Amino acid sequence: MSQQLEEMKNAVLEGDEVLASRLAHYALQNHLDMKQVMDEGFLRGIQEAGVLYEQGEYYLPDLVCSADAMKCALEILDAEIKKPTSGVASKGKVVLASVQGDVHDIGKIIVGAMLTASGYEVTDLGPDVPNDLVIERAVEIHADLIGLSALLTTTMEEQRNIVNRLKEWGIREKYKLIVGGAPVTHQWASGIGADGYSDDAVGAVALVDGLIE
Ligand code: B1M
Repeated sequence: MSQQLEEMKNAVLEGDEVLASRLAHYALQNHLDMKQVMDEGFLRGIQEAGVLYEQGEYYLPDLVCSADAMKCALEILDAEIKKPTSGVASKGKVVLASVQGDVHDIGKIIVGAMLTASGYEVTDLGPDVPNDLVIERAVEIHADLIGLSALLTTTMEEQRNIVNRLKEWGIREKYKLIVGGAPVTHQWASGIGADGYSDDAVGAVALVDGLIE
């Protein structure tokens, strides 16, 4: 198993979409542990690509290739990650988005998959979603909770703008709102008036469980 995990990491690191897809299928066919496949395999690849980018060894096109390979694997594993742990009815409706100006969506996709697996109805609006569209969709589907992901220090500000926009529209209290993404902290979350923050997908599920009775 450790050899396959290493290959998964390398497939993403090298931006090899064909190999990443093949290994994702292999994981499904052989009923490999999904948490291990993600945490010790594919995710390590995108994390190491990030480190190489920071060190100036990878350029943006390299990062794009790694991200594309990661997304290929995620698409194949999606149904398995989303498999509900129990047959319970919907625990609530969640609208997820990567904020306006932010194309990073790998972390958000994982958070969405984990929430779906835990029994929530998740509407994932994708990356780079205009602020008002997030709110309009939450209103439309009668969401219980809005989840906002931001990976850039510059786009974090949109999380605050959405909280303020909800207040302007007089509907802030209708929705629980959580924020996440690598630069986001507890301090930031409470400072902008969010209801919570999590630094990973498992924590996000626990957080949402706590907020939605
Ligand atoms: Co970009 N990027 N990127 N990037 N990228 C970062 C974020 C960066 C830290 C890299 C670096 O310089 N070291 C840096 C940001 C610096 C900063 O703002 N301080 C950066 C930059 C600068 C940029 C560009 C500006 C580069 C450029 O154009 N010159 C550009 C921005 C474009 C834009 O958004 N407008 C850019 C572009 C890209 C790619 C397109 C190439 C690609 C994204 C592809 C995609 O997502 N579809 C990409 C990638 C892959 C990264 C890194 C390497 C990896 C991000 C990732 O997917 N991590 C990243 C470096 C890094 O983070 N170390 C980097 C894996 C993922 C599972 O983790 O997203 O953190 P993460 O999600 C976690 C938690 O944060 C949490 O749970 C998830 C699962 O555990 N979480 C939540 C996330 N959302 C949550 C929401 C919640 C709760 C928890 O509730 C709602």
